[in-house]
Amino acid sequence: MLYHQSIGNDNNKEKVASKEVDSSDTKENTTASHEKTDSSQSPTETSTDILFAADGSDISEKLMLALTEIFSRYDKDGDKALNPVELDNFAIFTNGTSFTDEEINEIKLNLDTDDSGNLTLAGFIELYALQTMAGDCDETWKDLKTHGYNEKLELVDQSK
Ligand SMILES: [Ca+2]
Repeated sequence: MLYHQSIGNDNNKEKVASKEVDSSDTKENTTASHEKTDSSQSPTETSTDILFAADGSDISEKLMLALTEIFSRYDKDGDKALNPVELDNFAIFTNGTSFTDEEINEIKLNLDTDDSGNLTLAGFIELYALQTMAGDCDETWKDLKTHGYNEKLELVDQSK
């Protein structure tokens, strides 16, 4: 109950961003403060930290658990690997489009796959670990939110 206030704060961000689109008069002013825009749209400074393990050497256990849960949604036959159809479903939901042949080759070449060449859970986690450890946290957050997670890595939208 003490934490009641913090519930529901997550929905405000996008509204703030869209408000500023038409304000051409403020262009000169916003140029100067442009670099602050990103941080003001992400009020939770911890939103990046939560992706990483305490010593920063790997992604956090919490992120791994979220990725495991997302993986299991697409592993429809439960064989612990994403076959081409399952991987395609993941790509379409996440990116709005299928992976290109090139991207699929990259995945098979660089990430853990099973004997049939299907992406394993370890490979799936590796995919996000590489992206996140390379500093592309925004992309990781975009995918997590697409799948219904909030900034605390809690699954808040079960409809996804
Ligand atoms: Ca499968």
